[in-house]
Amino acid sequence: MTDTIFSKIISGEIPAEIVYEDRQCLAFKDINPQAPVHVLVIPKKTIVKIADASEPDEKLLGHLIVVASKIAKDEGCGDAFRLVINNGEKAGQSVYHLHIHLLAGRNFSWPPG
Ligand code: DGP
Repeated sequence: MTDTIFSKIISGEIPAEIVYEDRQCLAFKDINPQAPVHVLVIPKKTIVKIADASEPDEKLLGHLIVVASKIAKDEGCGDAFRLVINNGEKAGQSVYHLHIHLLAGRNFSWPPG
C-alpha cells in the first residue's frame, strides 16, 4: 500500500491542525484553504478514492458525512457549508486517500468550476 501525505498525518509523521479525531476518522485544516473554513475529513482506513469504496464502507462513509456536518456546526458555519469529494485527476483529486472537503465562510457559486 502506498503512503500518502494523509496516511502520514494519520500516523503522526506529518503534523496537521487536527480539529476532530475518533476511532474511524480524522479531520484537520487544509494547508491551502479555499474558504475561511476548509477542513478535510478522512477515514483512517485507506480508501484511495470514492470510486474504490464498496458496500462494506457504507457505514464509514455515512460517519464521515455526519462528522463533517458536526464540525461545520462546531466551526460556526450555521447551515451554509459545502461538502466536496474530488474523484480522480480530472476532477481535481491530488491526494490519493479519500477525503471530504468541508468548505464554509463565503458564498459559493453553482455549478462549481
Ligand atoms: P484534493 O485536490 O481534492 O485531492 O485535495 C487535497 C487537499 O489536501 C488540498 O486542498 C490541499 C490539501 N493538502 C495537501 N497536502 C497537505 C498537507 O500536507 N497538510 C494539509 N493539512 N493539507 C494538505
